[in-house]
Amino acid sequence: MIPKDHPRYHSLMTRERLAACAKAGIVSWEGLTAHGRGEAFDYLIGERTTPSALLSERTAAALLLSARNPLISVNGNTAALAAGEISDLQRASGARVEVNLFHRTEKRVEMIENLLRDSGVDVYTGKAERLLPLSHDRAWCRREGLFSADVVLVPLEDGDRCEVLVGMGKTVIAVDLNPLSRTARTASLTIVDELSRALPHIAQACGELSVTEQEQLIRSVDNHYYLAEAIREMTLRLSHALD
Ligand code: PTJ
Repeated sequence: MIPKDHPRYHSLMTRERLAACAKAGIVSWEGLTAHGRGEAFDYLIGERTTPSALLSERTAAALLLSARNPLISVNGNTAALAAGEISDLQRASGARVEVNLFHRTEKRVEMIENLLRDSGVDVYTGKAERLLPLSHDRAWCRREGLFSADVVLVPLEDGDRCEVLVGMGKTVIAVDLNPLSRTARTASLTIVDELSRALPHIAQACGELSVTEQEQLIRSVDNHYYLAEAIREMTLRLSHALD
């Protein structure tokens, strides 16, 4: 039992939820270590959405709204942390939602799809095929889903698939607290923010942006700027850590 007045209540509750989802088979055991890495970077960025992250979130909304076939690709951690937020973002953006896993089993795919449905997500299913040029199981996807999407939101992505998706000509939006990761550097747009903070901001911007604002944001996409700003924020915090 975690007392509500514990100074790290939110973080501890999130861990507890991830651990419960790992025991149930929704989150992979490896997903727990991925979360720990994310937490460490979240400390460095101050566990808040920085101004440059907010700009990248508004830009992500513009990209999703202007896409022909927008898609959100969901893995175990994303479903466990933010199923409700995925549902809200799907409603705001009109994106398809598909489950694609690194540690893939049919059983896990089904459990994650059910968890998403329970939170109101309209999950895109249908026949999965090994369509991406990858030797691991993230090669599996649906022809009318991820394979044909032009703009893809990939929270907690792995660098390999990110590179392949960009190579296929897709606009790839990653959410990754680690601005040094291969994913962060390869994506068309990286949001350096915690997933459950980032998704509501994107959904909110979907409801706010005019077509002119969308066009302006899309014209000025600069992934290097978002990463450099995240690193600058972290460096600044580190250099004042003991003040
Ligand atoms: O469910 P599966 O089988 O598809 O597996 C999913 C994981 C997450 C295990 C898999 O995609 C993986 O191994 O991911 P990586 O390569 O560890 O990358 C995860 C990245 O997400 C790391 O750079 C973390 O810093 C970052 N991250 C972790 N938690 C969060 C996060 N970024 C934003 N918000 C978080 N909550």
